[in-house]
Amino acid sequence: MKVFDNKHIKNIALLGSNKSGKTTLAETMLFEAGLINRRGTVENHNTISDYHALEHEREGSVYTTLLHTEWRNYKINILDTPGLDDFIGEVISSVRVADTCVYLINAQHGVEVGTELIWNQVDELRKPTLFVINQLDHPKSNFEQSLNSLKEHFGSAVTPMQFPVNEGVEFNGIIDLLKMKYYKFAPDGGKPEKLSIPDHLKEKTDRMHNELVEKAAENDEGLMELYFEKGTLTEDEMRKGLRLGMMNHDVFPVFSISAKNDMGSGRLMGFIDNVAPSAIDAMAEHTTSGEEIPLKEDAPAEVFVFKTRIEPNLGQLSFFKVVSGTLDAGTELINQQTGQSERFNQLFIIDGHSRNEVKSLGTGDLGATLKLKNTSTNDTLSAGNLEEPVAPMEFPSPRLTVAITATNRSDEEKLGEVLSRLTAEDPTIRVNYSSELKQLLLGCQGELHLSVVKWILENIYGLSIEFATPKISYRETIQSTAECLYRHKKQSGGAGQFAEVKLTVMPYYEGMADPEGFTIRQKQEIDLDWGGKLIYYNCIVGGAIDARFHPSILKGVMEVMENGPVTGSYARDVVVLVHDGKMHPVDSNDIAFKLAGGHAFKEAFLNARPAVLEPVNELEVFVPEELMGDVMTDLQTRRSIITGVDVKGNYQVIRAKTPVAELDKYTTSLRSITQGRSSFVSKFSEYQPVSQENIAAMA
Ligand SMILES: Nc1nc2c(ncn2[C@@H]2O[C@H](COP(=O)(O)OP(=O)(O)OP(=O)(O)O)[C@@H](O)[C@H]2O)c(=O)[nH]1
Ligand SMILES: [Mg+2]
Repeated sequence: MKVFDNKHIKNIALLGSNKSGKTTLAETMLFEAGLINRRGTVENHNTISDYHALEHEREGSVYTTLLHTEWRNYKINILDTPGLDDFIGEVISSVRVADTCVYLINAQHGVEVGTELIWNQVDELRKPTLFVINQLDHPKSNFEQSLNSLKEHFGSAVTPMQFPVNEGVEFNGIIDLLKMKYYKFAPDGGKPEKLSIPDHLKEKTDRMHNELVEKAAENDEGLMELYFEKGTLTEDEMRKGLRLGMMNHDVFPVFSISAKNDMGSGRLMGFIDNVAPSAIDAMAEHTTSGEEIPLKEDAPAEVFVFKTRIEPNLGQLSFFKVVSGTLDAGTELINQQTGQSERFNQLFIIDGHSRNEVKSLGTGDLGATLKLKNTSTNDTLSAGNLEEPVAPMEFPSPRLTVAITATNRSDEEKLGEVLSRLTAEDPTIRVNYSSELKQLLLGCQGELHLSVVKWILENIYGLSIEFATPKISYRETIQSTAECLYRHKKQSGGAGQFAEVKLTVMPYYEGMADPEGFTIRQKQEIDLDWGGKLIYYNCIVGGAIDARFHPSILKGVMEVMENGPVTGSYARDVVVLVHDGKMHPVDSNDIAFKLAGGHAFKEAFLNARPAVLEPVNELEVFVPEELMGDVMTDLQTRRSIITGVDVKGNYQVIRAKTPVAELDKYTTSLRSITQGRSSFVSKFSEYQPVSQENIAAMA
């Protein structure tokens, strides 16, 4: 198989809302390029892209699939992404390695809700983008409205390249404003007849062509001068201007197609080949500190792993982009994250489920290899030692967390192993065991994502599992000062036990000075594993308690701290001053002081206005302005404190502090309040006292 140079490799990501037709378009592109001689459909479960059993069941994409076509000396690598935002992780890695994003719009609906989440990824990396208005054959198709909604959302960079003829069920033609031709299709699509522009469309075509020429000229001074001189531009000059415009995000060309009827996809591929930026024009990768990594063909090989798949019968398949040099099969590269060397024994070009072995992959190309031992998604591997690896992709933190258990206890170990495989494949899944809550926690992007995890565990790995709401990590503390004297005395038969401890407890706060009125002999400041502090003062005067008993008293106090007197949760932020007591020359020992210390502390704690604290998260909710009110109202019913509102692009960002107890299934309810047009991030902020009425509700 041919090794393509970086001018002839085009990496495209097919993006767009759920059911806009990405998978259908990918299938049509493979057909047009002659790679398959029959087109499958999503409904018949026989597309090259949606090959996974789960995708057959759902009749939609769940994973990004890598495919490729070879077309007029160009290799187009296609990343067919899923449209539902629970699968945003798949979009993030695809956009990262794409040179051009091909964004599908369903002509029935125009720009759909949820577009923003995907668009944020494209916009942040400033990836060249073209829009494709698909489904122009549909009876409810509306090209004009779709184009207008694109302009409303993405502004004046939206540049029509074509418009449809006989839109709707009779759709059979496209007027191309660059080629100035009428492409007329036979009922089964494919190669069109190239005709002159029909008379009745001439005026509209000329007007739109002139707009396109102007748009192409705007991106380059030289072109602008030519345009003023000649009043027009040649096709090649326009291509140059459009490519420059795409690279600066000043031009988003818009195409017209019916992927289902194979109308317009050939022309779209021609444009991707001839105009869209190739791997060499595309923005270089950056290192962790933001340095550019130039795409050099004659440099030593360097690859970036953007995706990992674990096939039950095959093992680990690592997908990578060659970011410089040429990679030959058998090469050994050093993983820059782990320092270990890895041999790329076999190199593959991937088309959905099938792998074709190749000898080399050139700069900018995408491929995969099997059985790397210590390499995961986001790793950089190179021939020599690099100063810095490629900057890793950032994946969103979980929006939904549940506790997960295996129905059969004997499956627990297997469940742990399988979950760690799933997190290697999908960085938007996070798993950790909370020793405090004694629960295995699984974080993911939403209910649908969760149902996918369940499906895989049950159907691929034969595990039966149950989900539960995670417990809340409450804390206890005190709000005032209290004193207690406790005498532990036991006289039964042989040796007795005797210890008397008098102590005072008070609340601890950051920067607190040593309390006055006590003779402080020794101070111990303990950073608690579960957050907060315990400060222990030995204030014994006159030898009432021997110094050797203090570790035992502290042990007794710590046992109570670990098992708070009010709810059994961890206690935090407490000062203990042990200032008096008594010993017995024979009966006093470590156990007696531990017991006396623990009891005295517990009683004092309960008399010092104890409070239950709950974890509070800091939330950033991104919403379109018109939905602000609804989202705010909902946040307020969740006991939130709104701390600010900012503007970020098209969004309002609401900042709030919300108790974790109120965030159960927030992702689902936010989605339903905003019809999917919002997103949020949430992270732990602090502990706050729970009000008395809420403590009652907890009970
Ligand atoms: N009429 C018509 N239907 C289409 C066209 N393209 C796709 N469809 C239909 O739209 C539905 C969704 O198509 P897919 O290709 O699965 O869409 P997708 O964008 O890959 O969807 P997700 O992977 O779920 O995000 C299927 O029923 C297709 O047959 C088109 O050009 N015209
Ligand atoms: Mg799909």
